[in-house]
Amino acid sequence: MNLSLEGKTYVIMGVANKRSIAWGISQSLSKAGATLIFTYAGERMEKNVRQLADSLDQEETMVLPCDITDDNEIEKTFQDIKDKVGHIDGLAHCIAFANKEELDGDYLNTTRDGFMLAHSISSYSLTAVAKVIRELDLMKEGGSIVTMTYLGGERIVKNYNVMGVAKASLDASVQYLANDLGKDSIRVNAISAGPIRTLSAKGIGGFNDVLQEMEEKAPLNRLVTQEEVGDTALFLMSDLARGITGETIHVDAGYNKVG
Ligand code: N5H
Repeated sequence: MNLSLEGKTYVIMGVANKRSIAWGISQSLSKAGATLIFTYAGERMEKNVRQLADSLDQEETMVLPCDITDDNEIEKTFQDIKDKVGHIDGLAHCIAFANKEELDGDYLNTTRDGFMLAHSISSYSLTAVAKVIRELDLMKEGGSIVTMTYLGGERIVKNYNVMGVAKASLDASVQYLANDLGKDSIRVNAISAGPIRTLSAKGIGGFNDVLQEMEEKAPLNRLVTQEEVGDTALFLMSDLARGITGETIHVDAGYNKVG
């Protein structure tokens, strides 16, 4: 048993640019010898994702569109993947969205549409993808599904608001999916990362304060990096984590244990 992912294939959903957590995961998996397939959301992202994918040491790069609000598109994307590679060994789901104006002030002001949108993209999308993976028997040799969550789903974090409620739903989904897919030797886990400067965090009010508090209070007195999250994903994808499912691993310099 080792950390090598040689001969294994993984789907990475949610790379936006080189600061993305999904990109940190891609680099860790690629260094371990994995073959990667990327999906992106919307044409705006395509060029970036292709460029990044091409920069990896891969024989061939597969980059596909996947609008995770559209069940037909999810099915088509994963059918394309099946046609091309036959089966996959794992999936990293690094997708979330909420309307910016609802990530500030009172949670009470969340609209029905904003609530549904945040839940559809940030939580249901994992279930939708897992469902298609099972329908297509895409992880027929077993596999590992990893999603990204955040402390704001476990407890109140200022301004996280509807995203916190969506992450709580995602966290619960991880457990139910782990139970459904365990019989097929598919493990489902979440990584709860500390705050990292990514495109999705850009322009979010109060983000600098969150970073500062983390540096002051976290047991390791520092922030975490995309690479550290990537290496934890590598562990979860590998056989070393074969006994772990339905779990959330905090990669946050210990911050969640404080206060
Ligand atoms: C407590 C905090 C800070 C306040 C809340 C931040 C929540 C961020 C997550 C969501 C996913 C950000 C988001 O949807 C922003 C969009 O409204 C606008 N941005 C975009 O559309 C960009 C271009 C694209 C790439 O973004 C997405 N998401 O598609 C939490 C922070 C300390 C930690 C954090 C930042 C957590 C997290 O969940 O990301």
